[in-house]
Amino acid sequence: MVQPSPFEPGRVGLENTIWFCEPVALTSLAAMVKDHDVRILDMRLEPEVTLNRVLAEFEPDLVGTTSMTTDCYQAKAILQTAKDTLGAGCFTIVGGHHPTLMPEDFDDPCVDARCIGEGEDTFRELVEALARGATRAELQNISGLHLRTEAGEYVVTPKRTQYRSLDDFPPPARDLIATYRPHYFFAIAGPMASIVTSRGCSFDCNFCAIWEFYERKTRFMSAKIVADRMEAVSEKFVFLLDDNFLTNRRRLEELCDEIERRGIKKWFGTQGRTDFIADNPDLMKRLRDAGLVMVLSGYESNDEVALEALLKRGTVEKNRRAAAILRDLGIFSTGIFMVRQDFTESDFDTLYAHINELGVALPLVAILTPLPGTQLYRKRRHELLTEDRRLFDLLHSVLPTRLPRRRFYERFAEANQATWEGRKKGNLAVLKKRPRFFADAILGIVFEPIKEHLLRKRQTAHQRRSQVP
Ligand code: B12
Ligand code: SF4
Repeated sequence: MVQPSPFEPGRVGLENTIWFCEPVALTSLAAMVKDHDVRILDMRLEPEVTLNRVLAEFEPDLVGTTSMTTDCYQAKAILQTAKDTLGAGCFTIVGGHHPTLMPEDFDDPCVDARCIGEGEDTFRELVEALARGATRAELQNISGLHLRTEAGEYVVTPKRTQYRSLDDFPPPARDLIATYRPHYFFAIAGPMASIVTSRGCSFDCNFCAIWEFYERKTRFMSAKIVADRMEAVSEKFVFLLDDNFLTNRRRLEELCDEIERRGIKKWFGTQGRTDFIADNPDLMKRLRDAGLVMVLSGYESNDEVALEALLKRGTVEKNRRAAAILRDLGIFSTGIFMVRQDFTESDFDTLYAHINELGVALPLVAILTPLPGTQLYRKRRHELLTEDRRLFDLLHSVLPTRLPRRRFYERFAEANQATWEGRKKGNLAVLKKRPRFFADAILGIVFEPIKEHLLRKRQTAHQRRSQVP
C-alpha cells in the first residue's frame, strides 16, 4: 500500500508546513487483511527510489494507492511503476476521494481497479478473492469496484453500501507505519497520532464533497471506542481527523466523561464548525479541560452574502463569537478563509482586516476552488482555466480572476504578513492559558529527534548482532 507524495521541487503545501498526518486510509485497509503480508510505504517520507527497491524486493501480488484530487498523477505513477517493475500480473488498485468522485481520471492501463467510496469491505473481499485465485470475471461479484477489462473498459460492480458501524472496524494497523510515526505533526505539536472517529457531515456546503462521498449520512464511533483509541496511542498529541467532529453533543459529553474517568492525558486537535462553538461554550470548556487544544474551522468569509452563496449555513456573527470563545478558553483556532476570484483590492483589505479583528491563531487563507465532485464544480466547470489536478490545491486559482492574475496572486501572497496582528493575538491568548502545551510541544521538538536517533542506533546494532552467525 503506497501513500503518494505530492512533493515536487519547491512545492509548498500543508504537508511540509502545517499539517502532516498518518496515511489513515492505508492503515485502515491494511487492518482488514491482517492474515496477509502487507507493507505500507509513505512516499512523503521516502526517497523516490524506495518504491522501486521495495517493489523489487517484496514482490507484492497487489499494489494499492490512495488519491485526493491533487495526488492524481502521482497515484497513477505509483501504479505504473508497479506494473513496470512486477509485470501485468501484479494487481493494481486506487481508492479515495478523487477516484470515487472522478473515476474517469483513472482510466489507464496501469489501473486494474478503482475502489468507489468506503474501502474496508471492498478491499478485504478483493484481497481474499485474489488469494483464492479468482478470475477477473469472478471479481465482478465484489461490490464497490470499477474493474478494467481486456478491452480497456471498466465494469462497474454493484454499489457498496456504507452501513457498518465505525465501532465494528478494527483499529488501523499503525504498527505498519511505526518507523514513520515520529514524523507526523500539526504546527508545533508532534509526534502526532491521527484518529478518525466519524465519517460524513450533515451539512451540504457547495464547495465540499464530504457529504456526497458519504451519501448524506454521518456515522459516529462511540465515545467509548474513541477513548480506547486515544488511550492506545503512545503519542502525546492526537489529531481527530473528522471533518466535523463538533456535532452530536451527547457523544462529546460522553467522550469528556470517558477521558475524565480514565484520566487520559493527551492534547488533541480536531475540525469543527464555528456555529457549534458559538452555540456550545459550556461544552467547549469541558472539551478544553479534557485536552482539546486546537480546532480547525472553515470561517470562509467576512461577508454574509458570500457565506450564503457557499451554502455554509453559518454567520459572520457566529464566526466572531467562536473566535472569541476559543481565545478565552486558550484553544488554538485554525481558520480557513477563502479568497474568491471576484475579489477587488478592497475585498482583500477587508478580509485581512477581518482576520486580524477575529484574532485567529492560525489563519489559512485559501483560494475558492471547485473541487471535482462538488456542486460548485458542476456549476462552474465550463469556466475552468485548467484541468491540471495538481493545481486544485486551493493555492492556485483555477477560475479566472477579476483582478489581473499577477495582482491577484500578489495580494493573496500577502496573507501571512497581513494577518500577523490577529495571529499574535490568538497565539498569545493560548500561550498565556496553556503554557504546559507549549512546554510539551517544545519537548517534542527537542527530544523526539534524539529519541528517534537513539532508537535507530539500537535497531541497527540489534540487526547487526542478529546477522552474526
Ligand atoms: C488528513 C487530510 C489531509 C492531510 C493528508 C491526507 C493524507 N491522505 O495523508 C493533509 C492535511 C496534508 C491534507 C491536505 C489537503 N487536503 Co485533505 N483531508 C484530510 C482529511 C481530513 C482526512 C483524510 C483521511 O485520513 N481520511 C480517513 C480515511 C479512512 O478516509 P479516506 O481517505 O476517504 O479512505 C477511505 C476510502 O476513501 C477508501 N480508500 C482510500 N484510499 C484507498 C485506497 C485503496 C487501495 C482502496 C481499496 C480504498 C481506498 O477506503 C478508505 C477507508 O474506507 C480528508 C477528509 C476525509 N473525510 O477524508 C481531507 C480531504 C481528503 N482533503 C481535501 C483537500 C481538498 C485537501 C487540500 C487540497 C486542501 C486543503 N485541505 O487545504 C490539501 C491538498 C494537499 C496537497 N497535496 O496538495 C479534500 C479532498 C477532496 C478531493 N476531491 O480530493 C478532503 C476530502 C476534505 C474535504 N472537505 O473535501 N488533507
Ligand atoms: S465544509 Fe465542513 S461543514 Fe461544510 S459540508 Fe464540508 S465538512 Fe461539512
